[in-house]
Amino acid sequence: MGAARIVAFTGAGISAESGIPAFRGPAGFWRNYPPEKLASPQALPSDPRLVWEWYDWRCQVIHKAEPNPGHRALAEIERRARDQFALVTQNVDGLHDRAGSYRIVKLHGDIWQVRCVVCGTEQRNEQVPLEPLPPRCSCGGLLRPAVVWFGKTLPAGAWEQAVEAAQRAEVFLVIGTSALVYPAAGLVQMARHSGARVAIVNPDPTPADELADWILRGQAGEILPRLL
Ligand code: BV8
Ligand code: ZN
Repeated sequence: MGAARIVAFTGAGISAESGIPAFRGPAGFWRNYPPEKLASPQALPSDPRLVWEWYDWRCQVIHKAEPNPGHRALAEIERRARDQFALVTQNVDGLHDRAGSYRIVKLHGDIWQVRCVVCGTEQRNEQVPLEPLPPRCSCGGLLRPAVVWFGKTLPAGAWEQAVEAAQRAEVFLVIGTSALVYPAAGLVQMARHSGARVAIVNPDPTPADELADWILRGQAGEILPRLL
């Protein structure tokens, strides 16, 4: 990642204006199952069909969604700032890629990647809707979304890159995250303690607010283009 001066750290809120429900908002994610229940290692073996219904439904919502001005503004900042900019996301929806961002650190994986629980083969799968559910690998094993479930560690390379970016940042933009999920949320404290100025872009208060030098109360799709 190099010594990026400006680091953007994003969460589900940056995709809200694209019509993708966040996790913990009043939108009540899906049949009031808490994501922590469905995005867990125990959920798939105990009810593969339910877990895949949830992921397939999210993929259908994401497939119809378009990147919004917030995603596009971050891609533009990367074009202008080049290697002085880094993007670290908790999102698995792929909208930063579709908006034209290139150097993206994906802390929680990618919903468009699937991995076999038996042979470990990982591949891209953009079939929407997925049929049949649950999908199976050519080896017969159950496929799972290649995302980080609760209780599992983050991809080693991605976490190291994110920590390095947070520790070297001069400006750390915290965009559309409730700052509740660790270790990702700990990046804000790391950036702050390493001397970065922290700006939060969020319509609602978060526990990270006390670490912020600036709090930009509002929607990412409105605020980020104004930073350009
Ligand atoms: C780990 C992928 C251990 C899957 C996800 C108690 C205390 C502290 C920690 C824990 C604890 N109990 C358990 C833990 C650990 C746990 C955790 O942090 N739990 C939380 C809930 C308390 N963490 C883990 O399990 C992690 N692993 O710790 O491993 C370990 C350690 C060593 C060795 C072995 C094991 C793994 C966490 C990753 C889980 N996977 N997603 C999937 O997507 O299906 S997390 C999930 O939450 C998403 O990735 C999401 O990105 C992430 C965080 O949510 P947000 O992105 O912030 O979204 P949210 O809806 O919460 O907030 C949206 C925000 O946007 C709001 O603030 C809203 O106001 C704002 N907003 C809305 N509209 C807009 C907007 N902002 C701007 N513009 C708008 N228009
Ligand atoms: Zn397999």
